[in-house]
Amino acid sequence: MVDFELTDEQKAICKTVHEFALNEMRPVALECDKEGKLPEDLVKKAAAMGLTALAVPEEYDGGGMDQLTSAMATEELFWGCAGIATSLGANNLAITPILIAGNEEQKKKYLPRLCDPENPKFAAFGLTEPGAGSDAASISTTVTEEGDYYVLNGQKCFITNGGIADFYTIFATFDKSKKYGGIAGFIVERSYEGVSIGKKEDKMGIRASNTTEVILDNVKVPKENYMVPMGQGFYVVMQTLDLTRAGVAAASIGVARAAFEEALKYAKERVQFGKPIMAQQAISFMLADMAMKIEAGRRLYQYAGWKASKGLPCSLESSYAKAFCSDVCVEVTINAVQVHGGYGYMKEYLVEKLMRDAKIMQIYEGTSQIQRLVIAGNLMGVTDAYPWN
Ligand code: COS
Repeated sequence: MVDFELTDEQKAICKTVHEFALNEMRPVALECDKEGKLPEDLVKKAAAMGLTALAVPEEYDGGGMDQLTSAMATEELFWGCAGIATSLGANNLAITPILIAGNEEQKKKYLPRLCDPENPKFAAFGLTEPGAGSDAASISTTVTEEGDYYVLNGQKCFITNGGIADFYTIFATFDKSKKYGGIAGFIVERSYEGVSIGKKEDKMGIRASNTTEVILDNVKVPKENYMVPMGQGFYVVMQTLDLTRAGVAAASIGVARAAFEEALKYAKERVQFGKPIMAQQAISFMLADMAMKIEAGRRLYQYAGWKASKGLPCSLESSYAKAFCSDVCVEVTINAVQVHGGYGYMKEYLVEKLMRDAKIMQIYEGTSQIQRLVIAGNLMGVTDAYPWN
């Protein structure tokens, strides 16, 4: 049976998160974007509600949401402010490898830190390097075993929460000649000697989020923080991204929806040639396309999230959703600026921020081209497109 009905719990969660986005995020979104900083009080409130770690089980003080519900909550948070929501969402990305491959002690030690309402900590996912972006298997950060420690050396870049994280999930290679077979994963605390923060990025959009380089200089990681053994690291990275890309798709729909709502409101109010511009077919058809694509995108991310929640393989569906929804996000936000005409280009209007925020959706957690690579790779084994099996 195909059932599009949300559960009462899902409806309640979406309503609560929407109210948080409306009442807490929207009022500070433009200022946080301008100043490039996160509002601390807001983060504490988000932590108290489990919004700093949506998919972390309740037993570790997290939001306790399944992947579908987490994605729907993510749509609401990104509707509120994509910059703030990116920092909150980066926590989920960082801790997903711990959820997949970490042991019980690691989960108990690190996961509750994210949702402490008094002093919520951030986490960051450390995969990308200057020489290894889309080609994640080519990372150069090295790890060697030395007595009671693993010693890490290397440089990570474009790390969301890099400068504010309490701990990082870092991927490094024991032997680069083994390619992805040499990769392992570690939990690295910010306080460890040799961890330092490099350049802070000055970004086009999602400016409230913190993005930096993270430098690892002879960092001694205790053996109990060995999270994913050599040979398994790359698979865990791929499994992590399979789960979190549906979240980026949902984020894209949140930003697109915000832009659509602004454009619709404006098109009904703005009078030209003696009538609201919404009464001009050129404009109303733009709005119709926006609504149609947002709806289609939402179904795609929900399906990917539903499969992930059931523990079913969701690599293909996550890539469908991420590629489609991020393209929708860019198109809708550009057109929302267009509907506003000259006003849309000005910083007083929310659509200006939304258009800048949108672009990253086609880039982070795997570019649109990488999503198409994953989709095309899946097609290699397909002989027909009959879906009913
Ligand atoms: N789940 C589990 N295993 C997977 C997998 C998945 N989704 N995707 C690939 N693998 C496995 C493959 O089966 C293969 O294993 P075996 O050789 O044991 O069969 C191994 O991983 C290597 O796969 P592949 O040859 O496809 O790897 P590539 O180096 O060609 O890279 C892509 C694959 C491009 C998909 C990957 O590097 C990627 O996702 N890049 C983007 C990285 C990214 O998103 N960065 C953003 C960081 S967070 S902002």
